[in-house]
Amino acid sequence: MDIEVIKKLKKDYHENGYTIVRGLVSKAHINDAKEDLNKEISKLVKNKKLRSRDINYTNDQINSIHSMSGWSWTKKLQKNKKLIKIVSHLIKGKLENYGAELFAKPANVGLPAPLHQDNYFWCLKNNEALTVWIALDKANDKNGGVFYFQKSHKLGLLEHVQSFAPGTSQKIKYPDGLNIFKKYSPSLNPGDCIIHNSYVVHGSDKNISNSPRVGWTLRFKAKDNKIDPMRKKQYEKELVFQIKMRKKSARI
Ligand SMILES: O=C(O)CCC(=O)C(=O)O
Repeated sequence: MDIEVIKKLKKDYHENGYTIVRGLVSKAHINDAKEDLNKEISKLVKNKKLRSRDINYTNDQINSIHSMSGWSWTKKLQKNKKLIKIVSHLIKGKLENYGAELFAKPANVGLPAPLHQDNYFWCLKNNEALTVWIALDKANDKNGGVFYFQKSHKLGLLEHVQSFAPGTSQKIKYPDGLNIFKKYSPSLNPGDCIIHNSYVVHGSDKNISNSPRVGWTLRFKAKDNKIDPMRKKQYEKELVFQIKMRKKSARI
């Protein structure tokens, strides 16, 4: 990949908190991955490989899966030379894989993701961490595409409160303050990706359209960027509480 292209991606990423890579994965590979994804999901669900915190449903359809590291396509993409080259220009230090997720957001019923910063969930000590959000379908503001508050990563880590929203259990405490930032919702074709910084504020709306909006994410961090044990403890406590409440309300 041309160094001038990488420089432009890096500039966007540091200026705005995200950058867009068009055609990271070819259409043919996206089609193969989607076919294989259905088999992978059936396997995960049938073999009861997922804990309740790792899978969320909406109207009996899968809305998100938070444990996709074992999927063969995740492993393949984690070794993709083009992606590794880009990511290693965005993160300082040695790279480390930090998991993979699926945001399936089915047509008509896909759930919103409340405003958040990824690092609030990850509890990492600094900002040398990012998400690669790959579109498996077209994604835009009509079908609940992800939107960003441009440059909001410069604020550092913001206060969050429990969201009680399956899949993204925390949300920004004071969202009104974000109005000073430009809100941007990229339009993506299958195979395009957004690489976003772990401090940039983002979210997505409900999918009220007739088109599904499947997004697959790979996460990377700097190897020496470690988890803050105190923040992790508090985060886990609140997550466990929310899951307990969810189970309780499902029984009522
Ligand atoms: O796909 C979505 O709707 C939310 C994704 C998200 O919040 C993330 O990748 O961090």
